[in-house]
Amino acid sequence: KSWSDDAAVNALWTKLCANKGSDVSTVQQSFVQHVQSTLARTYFNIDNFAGYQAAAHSLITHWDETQQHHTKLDVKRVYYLSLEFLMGRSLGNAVLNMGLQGTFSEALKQLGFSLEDVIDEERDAALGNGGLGRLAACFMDSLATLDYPAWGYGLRYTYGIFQQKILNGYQVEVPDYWLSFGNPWEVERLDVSYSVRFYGQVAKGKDASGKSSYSWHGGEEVEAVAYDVPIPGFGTKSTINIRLWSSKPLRSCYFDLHSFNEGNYQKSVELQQRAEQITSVLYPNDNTMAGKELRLKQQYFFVSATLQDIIRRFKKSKRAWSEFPNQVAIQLNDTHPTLGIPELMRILVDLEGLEWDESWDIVTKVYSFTNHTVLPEAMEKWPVSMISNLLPRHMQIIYDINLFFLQKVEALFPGDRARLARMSIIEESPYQQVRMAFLAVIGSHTVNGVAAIHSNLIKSTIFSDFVEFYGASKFQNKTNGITPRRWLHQANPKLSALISEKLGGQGWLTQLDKLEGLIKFADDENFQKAWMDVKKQNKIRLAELIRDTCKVIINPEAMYDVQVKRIHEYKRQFMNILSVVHRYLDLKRMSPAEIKETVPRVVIFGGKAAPGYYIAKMVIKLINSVAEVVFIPDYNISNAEVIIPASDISEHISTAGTEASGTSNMKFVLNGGLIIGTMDGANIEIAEEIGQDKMFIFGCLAEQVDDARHNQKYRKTSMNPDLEGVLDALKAGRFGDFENFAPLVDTLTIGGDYYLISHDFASCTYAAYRDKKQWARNSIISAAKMGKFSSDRSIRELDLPSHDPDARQSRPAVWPLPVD
Ligand code: KOT
Repeated sequence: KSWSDDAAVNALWTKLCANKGSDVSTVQQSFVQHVQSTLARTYFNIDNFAGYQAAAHSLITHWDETQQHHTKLDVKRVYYLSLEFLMGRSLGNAVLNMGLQGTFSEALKQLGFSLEDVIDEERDAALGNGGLGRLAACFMDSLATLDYPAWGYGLRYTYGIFQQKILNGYQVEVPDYWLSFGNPWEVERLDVSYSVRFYGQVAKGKDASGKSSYSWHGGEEVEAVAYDVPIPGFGTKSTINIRLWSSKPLRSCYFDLHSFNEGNYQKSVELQQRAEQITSVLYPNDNTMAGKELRLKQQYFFVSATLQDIIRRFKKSKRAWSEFPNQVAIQLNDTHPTLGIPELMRILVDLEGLEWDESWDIVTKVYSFTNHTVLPEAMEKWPVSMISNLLPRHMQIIYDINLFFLQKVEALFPGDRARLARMSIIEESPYQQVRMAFLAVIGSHTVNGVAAIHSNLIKSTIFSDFVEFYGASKFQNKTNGITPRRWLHQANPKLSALISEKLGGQGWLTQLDKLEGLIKFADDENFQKAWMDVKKQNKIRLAELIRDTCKVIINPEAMYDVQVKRIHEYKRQFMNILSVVHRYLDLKRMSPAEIKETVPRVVIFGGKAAPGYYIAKMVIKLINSVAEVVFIPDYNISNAEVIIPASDISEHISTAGTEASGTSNMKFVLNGGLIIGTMDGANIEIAEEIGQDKMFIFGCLAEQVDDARHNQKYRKTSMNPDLEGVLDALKAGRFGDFENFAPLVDTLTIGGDYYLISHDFASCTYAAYRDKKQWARNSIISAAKMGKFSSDRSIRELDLPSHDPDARQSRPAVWPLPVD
């Protein structure tokens, strides 16, 4: 029954819904009720994990009302489509965003729990690889906080990014069965499900008017079931959703009757199991393409279910199709959801009977595309043969999109055949492949890069022909950002409290530019002391984590030098560890008096290598063989929240032109760490904001890379002598059997040193750390000037459908308020 139909029913609902205050005793009542009815436990057998579950369930009530509100307002919605969401834990974040920290701490304390211990019971939701997936998570926090009528769409992988163990110095991957103890943050929507087809045939026919029509049939069908995850904004009653799809066997044919009748029960079950396989595992590749058919299936499964859902919502308003772009904006997080372009064409042309041109006009008004990388190995290309087999109608549509596009190119540049070959969606050699990035550019109204240098690079390299064709304004820059709610307020509560005290409130959490108010205290000795004292406490917290996980004791008085990120040749962890060895060899040569003058330094690494990335795994082994450093296993969101606030200095040292943006660089500086970096990605804009003098910048510039590579490859430059010394030590077996690392060292010599390690090999000593006052000052001023790097700014720049100003009230006593 619709809630507004009957006044008495409506009144009763309103009364019952209103009974959800957030004072201590109401929270306790809800908590106890969940212990008893949701968890079926009693006071006598409840542990911290049950405490976590009950706390989560108490928070999650009534979160659907923002959607009803948006429906009533009839607003245009923005859909963020991403194959990855790297969320980490939710409880601590939800409590802070909802302003319920004090209430929950007190409520739980009185019931015999500590909020921190309960928070610690949660497992990370790790449905992403690294920067791209974490960006999606930060964006969701900003979209909710800024009251956008937004939805995130993704896949509910049964296994997230693998857990990393280190055995004998080598990475070992362990499956991340994160749902094994349930997930209180998701609501299964058995009422929201769609069927998705694969394989089959295309039949050509004629419609009533004699026009050709196409229908795709046969093959196999699976069901997509929705799971919704609430994202509460900070200081607002808005709560938005991420809708994650899980694959299930089709409800209408639970098993293959034919095989069953033949007595092959096993086979009929296998068919059903194949359906569940689709969303079973996140591909663990960051910045490389996994060319497996199952990955293509994931991508289509994702966009098919998502578009069916978006269109169902649109159709409720009974508008004409021409209104679709006024109601719907879709942002593609890299090329992974690009099949959404031909899929929307198929729906409009084949199912809804619209003309091709009208459909194309709608499609290109709806989509926009974010590119995150220029690395050739990450560019998605799918064999034409694979798409033709899995999605035969989509392949025809892609050919048609390409034909009409190339006709326009030909009209603008008559006779330029080389250009047509370069710009074609289909790559011809060595075999036919679909270039997904070109399809995404052609099907979108805007394309953006993720930092200034990267946005310029894509215009001058991979998309240069498209800039000439469309004009430059289609290609924009939206520099990445991070949410200060998680990456400062939650991860570094002591620094957050100090900042709020100094600035007289928490306004900076939603207007990060306000941090500039700290600059006037940068020379205040008391403030410097308080600032560095927080850093010290965070270093002790990290030392405890390292003691517990690595059984290594580190000295919090030493400088902490951190490099945590995915292991990749372009990120040059190899160069970092080689420079550690160099400094170690130096120390060995020094006199005791000289050694006394050096700054003690703890070098900390963390990061996962893709399971099939042989050289990256060898880098991990090398790091673990240099015993003077710490390798923290299983780098993830939760340990990042401990590591980042504790760093004095962090390393962002990619070969110039390879790291599109980087986002951890922003997190470190916001937490008062200084950075050593190359002029790459967002490092450049960080330097612009905080001043080059507050960063340790070195290395080749992007525009010098081509020449440097050429010289390196043809041995026109000799190897850096310090580096030579380090390699000699490795060859002499000073860090274990050289055979363990020989192919890695070969990348520098016979491999031509593509990432310019020899060229950039820098041995810096950070004497500045000795001058504690100067260090504190630089740290304060740097953090104070990080306002630009809030993901709120990125979201505002993305020009998404307007936000809802009515929701912008401080969150009232209930979360969120029922919509009246
Ligand atoms: C590419 C293919 C598969 C999985 C991930 C990628 C990927 C990740 N491409 N770019 N990224 C990173 O995205 C971050 C967010 O924009 C950037 O900060 C980072 O520089 C990219 O490497």
